[in-house]
Amino acid sequence: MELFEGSIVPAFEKPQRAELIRQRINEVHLGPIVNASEFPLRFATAVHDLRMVAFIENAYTEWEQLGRTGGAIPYSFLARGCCCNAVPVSLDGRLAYYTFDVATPVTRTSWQAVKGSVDTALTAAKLLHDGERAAFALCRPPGHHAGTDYYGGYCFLNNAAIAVNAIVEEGSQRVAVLDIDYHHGNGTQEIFYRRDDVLFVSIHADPTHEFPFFSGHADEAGASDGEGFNLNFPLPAGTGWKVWSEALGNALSRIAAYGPDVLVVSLGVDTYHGDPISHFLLGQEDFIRLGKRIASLQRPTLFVMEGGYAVDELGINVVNVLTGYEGA
Ligand code: SS9
Ligand code: ZN
Repeated sequence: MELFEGSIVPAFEKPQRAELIRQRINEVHLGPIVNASEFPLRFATAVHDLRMVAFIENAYTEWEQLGRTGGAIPYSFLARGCCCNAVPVSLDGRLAYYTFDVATPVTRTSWQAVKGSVDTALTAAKLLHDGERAAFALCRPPGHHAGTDYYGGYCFLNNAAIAVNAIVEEGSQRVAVLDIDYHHGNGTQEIFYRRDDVLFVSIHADPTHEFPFFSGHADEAGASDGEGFNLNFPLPAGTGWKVWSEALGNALSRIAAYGPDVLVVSLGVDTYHGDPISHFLLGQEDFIRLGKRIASLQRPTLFVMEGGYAVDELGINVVNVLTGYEGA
């Protein structure tokens, strides 16, 4: 369940999403499906605060011990300019500290899904490392809103960022992240903001009007060593293929100039015109086109699943990107 425009509604980010994408992959015989292997948690804690990772793992047990039901969500938040940075002791205090929205409840099965999602991204990264030209990590829950020590936006741990970090540790000098989800990848941006070995490029809804509201502006260019290695393309509500694909052209030029060893695509298809929580107007055929355009970079490419909530067309839209890429 999710608090949405003042009412409690069924969650948009649901297990069926992954099942439908998997079904569609089978239907079109896209390629072999590999089950995720388990990886040690150190890959996640190389990117995230260890205390937050442990918190997410244990929050629901604590929640139940207090006699509560439903999902573990905060009733309060860490506000800007507050005077104390200490992590509170009570469960409600820690929920307030670590998450930034009410749409990302920790439930009894969250940890299993969160860990599985991270392992899926790492398994796909390993396939690239072992020589595959491209791989798709069917991650759920998504990850791009999760930062070093905060989670939200249906995201708990940043699957793409954890995979990128592992790829760099395996010896890649430069990795580019192209985030094409409708929402700005605030977590991924924050994690790599001061690094020049990871270029982050994102095309998304203008944060002056859209979630996550506090990052994704065009003037956020990176800091210290990372200055010039962060590039945002905020676009207005109502953006369709013409304007979106122009931004994609600019994004791809910057990535080509960077010359990454590996490209990681944070693949959200909530840019679809039928998406229930978004306001861009991409059509099903546009996803084939954009897959082709990504392939033109000719880099080893890891696609990591992010958002996309029009479940009836979700499988088609995601697989269109991948077949567009494959067919190019
Ligand atoms: C819709 C509220 C949406 C969170 C969206 C997270 C998307 C993750 N008005 N809130 S890709
Ligand atoms: Zn999104």
